[in-house]
Amino acid sequence: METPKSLQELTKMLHEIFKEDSINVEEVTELMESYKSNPQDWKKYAIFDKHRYTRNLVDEGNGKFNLIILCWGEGHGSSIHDHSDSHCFMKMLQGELKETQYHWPTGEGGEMTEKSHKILENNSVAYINDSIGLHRVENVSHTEGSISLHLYSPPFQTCQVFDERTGHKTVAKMTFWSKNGERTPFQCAATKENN
Ligand code: 2CO
Ligand code: FE2
Repeated sequence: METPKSLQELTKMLHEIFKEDSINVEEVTELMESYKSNPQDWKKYAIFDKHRYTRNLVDEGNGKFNLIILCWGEGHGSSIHDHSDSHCFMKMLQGELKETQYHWPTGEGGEMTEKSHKILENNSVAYINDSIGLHRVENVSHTEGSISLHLYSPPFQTCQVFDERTGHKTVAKMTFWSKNGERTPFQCAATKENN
């Protein structure tokens, strides 16, 4: 397969791959890995917030997938969450992130158990789905923001978030900070951004 020379080329190639009904996780991983991050391609989507990580929609993948750029300020992190039965590919565009995977809670309450953790370095791609487990993603740097490109297939709008101490789960609605480089209009305070 050819090497995508820009994010725009990568997006085009992903459209081709996702025309098929079944997807090959390795193929998508390798394709996303082969794109070497160039800030010129994605800077218009990289909109940070002071308080929490932002989700910025890049492409709706013909309804087959969502391509989203996440901007993680220093110390920002997600809660522990699932991926609503979708594939989740996560490629680093700038800086590093820590991914901690957890087992699903047993239902007996009590502390959730860690399965593994790793540091995702620039340009690398991580993959998770609900059969692998749950995860928390964090920018542990005190000096540098991190930017990652996420592909979710099929797209989803809610996920479950988990309390690390008890395993108790709640549903979180996921929203976009921007779409196509444009800040999404203000939403009512009741909606919870991110998870
Ligand atoms: N799944 C989280 C989100 O889309 C980010 S963690 O990496 O999958 O907000
Ligand atoms: Fe996630």
